[in-house]
Amino acid sequence: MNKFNSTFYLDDRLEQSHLEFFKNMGFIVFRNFLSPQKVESILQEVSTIETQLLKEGVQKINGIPLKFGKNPDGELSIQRICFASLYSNLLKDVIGDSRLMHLKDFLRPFDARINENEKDGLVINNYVRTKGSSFSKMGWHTDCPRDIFLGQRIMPMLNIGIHLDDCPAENGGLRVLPGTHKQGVFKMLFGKKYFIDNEDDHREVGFDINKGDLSVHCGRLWHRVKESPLYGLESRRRVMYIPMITGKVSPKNELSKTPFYHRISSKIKI
Ligand SMILES: O=C(O)CCC(=O)C(=O)O
Ligand SMILES: [Fe+2]
Repeated sequence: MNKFNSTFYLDDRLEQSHLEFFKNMGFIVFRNFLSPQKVESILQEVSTIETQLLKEGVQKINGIPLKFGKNPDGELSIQRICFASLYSNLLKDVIGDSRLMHLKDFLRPFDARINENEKDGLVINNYVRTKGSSFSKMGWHTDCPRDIFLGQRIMPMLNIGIHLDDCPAENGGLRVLPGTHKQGVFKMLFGKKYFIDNEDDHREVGFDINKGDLSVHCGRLWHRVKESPLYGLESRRRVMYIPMITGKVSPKNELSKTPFYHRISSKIKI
């Protein structure tokens, strides 16, 4: 595994160096996007939302299933919450941060937006490696074929990650294959076995993530989440994702159907 070492900061605009790096590599990490205190308040908020959803017995939000598992204490927890900002003004403010609007420049000339009601909204992933966990890793994939499953054209998009735990590259976490966002559709569809392949790749790049860092990757970039070699709380990795999208606006609501890939993913346990 190669490590990504450059240090970028997201302030009041994107620098030329950010644009160039992203164009070549298909990803970028901005350090210290949020303070540790802010991350702490987000984690508190997520915990409140989780308790509320569990209490109300919510299984799906806008047609997207929540992913349940056990935390290291053996208690029921939610390992993937979608549309989280619909439950929280604090989270709405986080995704409404004006600095995120500068990321639109990565998608120019397309007109891009962040919409808490489209795709899976604001997603909160809670990976942990423990006996009752159902989510400790995610196999190689790009974020685009979901559009194909949904019967839509592949439109340019970014996935914006806000990291809520420290995760040195040795502990697993996000891995990307730099430059693969420039490959054609065939490689995008058949480059690896979607979600099933979670093998190391000599081209992959890992990150020493600190809580509060922001990662951005192109929807066409191959990436995965490598499982932590640790167990229990030490293996825990929480990260929020919100997509920045282009093309037709298609908001979801409580009547939205469950997409095909979510129906099969629960069966094959990916
Ligand atoms: O958890 C991560 O860092 C990546 C998640 C991801 O790739 C996805 O949800 O599509
Ligand atoms: Fe992804």
